[in-house]
Amino acid sequence: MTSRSIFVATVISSTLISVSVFAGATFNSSQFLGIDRNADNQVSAIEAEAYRIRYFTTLDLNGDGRVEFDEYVEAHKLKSNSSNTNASVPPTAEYKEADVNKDRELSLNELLAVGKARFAQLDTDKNGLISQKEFVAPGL
Ligand SMILES: [Ca+2]
Ligand SMILES: [Ca+2]
Ligand SMILES: [Ca+2]
Repeated sequence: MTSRSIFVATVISSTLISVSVFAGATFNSSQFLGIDRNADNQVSAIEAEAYRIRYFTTLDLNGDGRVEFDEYVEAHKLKSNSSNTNASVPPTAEYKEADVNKDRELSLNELLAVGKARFAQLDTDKNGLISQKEFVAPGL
């Protein structure tokens, strides 16, 4: 490989990284498209709630209707990068936000409440729908 081709490859890969970081900070299109089931480019309150229910199902690994913190950690693979698998993972901001009664379990109602609060925050023009423009990080 010539030094020139190495230089070009480096420029291309660093450009790709900065583009994906930028997209994640502003508009998460894959999350939006997954929530917008009728593909009208607007997320309705019903679509947002259906998404939160699906999200709850992916977190509740043993299907008992409660998301313990261990399940949350496993579902999000928060330990996969850690060399010590027994190290305890501190609760994430999202988990603390959702666990209103601080019992270290999330109920479906707690997750839905977070979804409603985020929906209200994202719907800046208060028309009851979230457009792609309004859908900013951290999303729903
Ligand atoms: Ca929609
Ligand atoms: Ca569970
Ligand atoms: Ca709106």
